[in-house]
Amino acid sequence: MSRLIVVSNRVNPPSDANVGTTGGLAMALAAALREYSGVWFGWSGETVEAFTGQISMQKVAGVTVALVDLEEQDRQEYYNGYANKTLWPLLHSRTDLAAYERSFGEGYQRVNRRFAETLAPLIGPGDLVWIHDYHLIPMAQELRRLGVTNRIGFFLHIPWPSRQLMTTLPQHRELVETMLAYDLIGFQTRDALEAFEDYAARELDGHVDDGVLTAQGRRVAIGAFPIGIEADAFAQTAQGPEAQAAFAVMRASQAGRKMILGVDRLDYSKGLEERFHAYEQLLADHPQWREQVFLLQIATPSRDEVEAYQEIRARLDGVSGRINGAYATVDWVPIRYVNRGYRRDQLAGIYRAAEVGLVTPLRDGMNLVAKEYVAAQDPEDPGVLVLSRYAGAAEQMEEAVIVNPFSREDMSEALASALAMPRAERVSRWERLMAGVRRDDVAAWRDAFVQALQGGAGRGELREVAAN
Ligand code: ADQ
Repeated sequence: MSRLIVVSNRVNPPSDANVGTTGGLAMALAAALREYSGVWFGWSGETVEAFTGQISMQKVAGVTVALVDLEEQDRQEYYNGYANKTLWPLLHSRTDLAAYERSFGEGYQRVNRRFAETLAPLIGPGDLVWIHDYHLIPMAQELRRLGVTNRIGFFLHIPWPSRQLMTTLPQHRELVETMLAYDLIGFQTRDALEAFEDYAARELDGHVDDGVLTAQGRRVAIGAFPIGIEADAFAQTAQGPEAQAAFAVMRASQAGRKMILGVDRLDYSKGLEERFHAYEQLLADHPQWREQVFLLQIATPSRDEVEAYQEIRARLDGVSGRINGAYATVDWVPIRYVNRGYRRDQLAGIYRAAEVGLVTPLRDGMNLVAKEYVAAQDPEDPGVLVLSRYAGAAEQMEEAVIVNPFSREDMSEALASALAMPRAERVSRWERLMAGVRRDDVAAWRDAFVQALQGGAGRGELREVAAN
């Protein structure tokens, strides 16, 4: 049986050391690797004086991981630079925040080449290679240069922007052309897929027929593969002892008040500032909810070496402080703003205690929090999911209360109706949402992608690419 080789920037299978705090994606990839047997390759997160390409192999939670150290210059140019200062903002349609520096692009290419050179000797005949996310777009082309003819797939976890925005990236064509070295490219949503097709048609003179892009003499299968969560396992976790304990703590501290909950990485794409403003609007327009509701926003700091993240963090401190100063009473604080991570089992209990799950990114590839919130609910008395139309999850989760995160009035009215929603409607919306979360779970995502990679179009042509 062929092995699955998963490649991502960071490698973090769930283990005793990080029990409970691992994100949904890490759980998903670890499960995929246990199922198919294989290797998970990526950066250790450590830097060394000079790159050696030495691999450290370890077995973590039943998964073989292969880690490589990078140089400090790589961290700055590739990770903090091109990945998180150029591509992340651009692909989230924030051209105002995207920095284009030549050294970033050079560092990005260098690390992709280093990854390819380090990984290539580990790839055996018949192995499937599955590369993840925006850090590693050109990696397949580097592997092809080294003579790797295996099937290689790419999955983009974040959005693909409109053609007009994509073309603001200097040398955008060179970057996207490297993607033609894959056998399969997967996106989260139809929306992202269509934006990519538009780019390929207009900028690469390509055409798409029956899920296969033909451009520059190469054929690449493309498709939408919406990622999911381990739905049944998470629903069970939400009823386990740790979750019950967290639920009880929340209920006691709610003191009869309703809880609106946000859980996000602290990132400008998540729309947290707009969310705080919308909640303030609710308190201003619907005074009956004052002292009857509070917003718990859990925002885990991330990428704090990047200025845009320091700025959004400072702004959120300011906005939450101002709203609390304006509305708090001696026994009520309108926003509880918490900057730390929680174990997954505790998080499940917190989700279950929240009457409203507020997920309002300005742009988001998918958003697993929306799915986790649904999976954690009590079927007899579920909470209401309020979801941004710009989260990829909105394509599948139509029974949520869908909002425009750029409109504070829209969000404030949606919150008012969610807080007042009768139980029968909550149950009927939740049942349909949960059926979808269960059906389109992480196993369905993984299997659909791996099957498409095993059997998709483009093989012969890619042999030619490798020979070029
Ligand atoms: P992220 O942008 O990180 O992922 P998301 O999909 O919401 O966003 O996943 C976050 C994960 O981290 C969730 O599993 C959540 O439970 C966990 N998490 C967040 N805050 C936490 C906290 N304080 N404590 C503990 N756990 C916390 C990227 C894309 C998304 C896409 C995923 C997967 O940006 O659009 O859905 O990859 O493809």
